[in-house]
Amino acid sequence: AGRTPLIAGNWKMNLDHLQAVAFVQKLHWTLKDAKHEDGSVEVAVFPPFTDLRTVQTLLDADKIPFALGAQDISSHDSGAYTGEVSGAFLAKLDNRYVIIGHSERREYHHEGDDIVAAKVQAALKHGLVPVICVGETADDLEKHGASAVPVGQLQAALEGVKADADIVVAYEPVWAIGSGQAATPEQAQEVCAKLREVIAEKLGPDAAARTRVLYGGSVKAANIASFMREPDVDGALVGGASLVVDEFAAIIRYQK
Ligand code: G2H
Repeated sequence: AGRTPLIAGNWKMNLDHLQAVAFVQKLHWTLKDAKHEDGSVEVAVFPPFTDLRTVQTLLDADKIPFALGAQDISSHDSGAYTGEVSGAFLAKLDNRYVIIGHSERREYHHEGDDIVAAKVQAALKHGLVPVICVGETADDLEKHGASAVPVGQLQAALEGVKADADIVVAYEPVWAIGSGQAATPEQAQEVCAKLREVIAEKLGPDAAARTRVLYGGSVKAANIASFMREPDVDGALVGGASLVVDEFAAIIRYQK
């Protein structure tokens, strides 16, 4: 549908800044002839905060065409918020993206829909593209079906967002994260299509046609192509498999 696929590697709390240099260089080398070089697939990496400056310098110096993203953002601009990182700082490090509302933050840091919505506003204010994560737990799935919870989470996250905002949405069923048990392509398509309807309701049809909706949860080289065949899946947010150079490279090369 004219949307450039996005393959995003969420490193979570893995790879220190020295390991990050070796990893990014090796990935770039492995991908020398891959699609991302001609812009038909966008690749983004999301290292820990302490790696961002180092990775930014490396991408710039070696002309490596990966976009950079952070894994979280403060809802505040600056001030007495010990331990927080402002979107202004992230923007200065050439971060293009920031993950917001990942289920691990919702669960371990008690981030609810209000905090997620405030962080989305902070990202947009500083020119960052929020990668808004939504998804149901196994319990939600049993009680409400697959789409009710992610639809509600996305409606809340898009409150006050303007029609021309540049956003990415990631559908990550919590039961599929790090479990090795991915959703089926049909399940992913069904929910991603519903999320696109939410974008249409909230931001209008142009935004719905333009915005990339990713699937995340145990994506690997062996299943990426099956997800990418679905019309409303525009890429993947990859965790564990994004930490293995050959595996992540194979995911990026899914078309070949
Ligand atoms: C979901 C995903 C990346 P994994 O958290 O955001 O992780 O691919 O390891 O399931």
